[in-house]
Amino acid sequence: MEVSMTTPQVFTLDDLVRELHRVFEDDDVNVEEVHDLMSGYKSNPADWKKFAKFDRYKYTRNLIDAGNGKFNLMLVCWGPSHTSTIHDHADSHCFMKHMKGSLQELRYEMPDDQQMQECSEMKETARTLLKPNGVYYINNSIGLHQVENTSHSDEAVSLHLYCPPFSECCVFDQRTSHKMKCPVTFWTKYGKKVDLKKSKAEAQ
Ligand code: CSS
Ligand code: FE2
Repeated sequence: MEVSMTTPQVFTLDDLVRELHRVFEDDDVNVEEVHDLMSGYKSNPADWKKFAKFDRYKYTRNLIDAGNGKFNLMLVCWGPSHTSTIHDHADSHCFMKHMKGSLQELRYEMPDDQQMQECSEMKETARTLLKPNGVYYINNSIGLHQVENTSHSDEAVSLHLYCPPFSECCVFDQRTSHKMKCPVTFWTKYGKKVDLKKSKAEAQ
C-alpha cells in the first residue's frame, strides 16, 4: 500500500496547535512542513478571537501556545496604522500568516559593519501585501523586515510562529543602519493580560 505523505487536514486553530506539536517532536525544524501546516489552516475568527487583544498605541503580541519550549505561537494584533520597527528575529525561524485586514511587509538587507560605521541608509529589497491566509517566512540570513497595518481605520491580525522562542531582538534605524537590542514582551498569554511589572519582578 502506498504511504500517503499529504499534509494532515487542519480545520481549527486547535488542530493546528496539535499538528505543530507533532511536527516539533522532532529536533530538526522542517520549514516546508511548518509552512504547509500553517497554510492549511484557514483563518476563522471564532477560533482566535479570545486571543485578539489590542492596544491603542502599539501592536500587541498575544501568546497562544508555548510549544513545549520549542516554539511560540502568537496572535499579533495591529490597530489602525500600527507599524513595527525594522527588526531581526534573533536566531529563530519566523513564520507569519495573514489572518485579517490589510498588512504589508517591507524587507531590508541586513546591514554589514561598514554600512553601520558609515551610517548608510538601509536597502529595501521587497514590498509585499500579505494575501488572505498567506504564510511568509523569514530568518536573519534572508534579511530583516518591517510589518505595517496599511489601513487607517481597520484592525489587522496575523499569526506568528517563532522557533526557537526568543525574548530579545535587534531593531534598526532605516536612515543610519544603526541597531539596538530590545526585549520583546507579551501583551497577553493564553487570553489573559500580562502584568509586566509583576513578571519583571519575578525575573529578578
Ligand atoms: N517579529 C515581530 C512582529 S513582525 S514578524 C514581533 O515578534 O514582535
Ligand atoms: Fe518580524
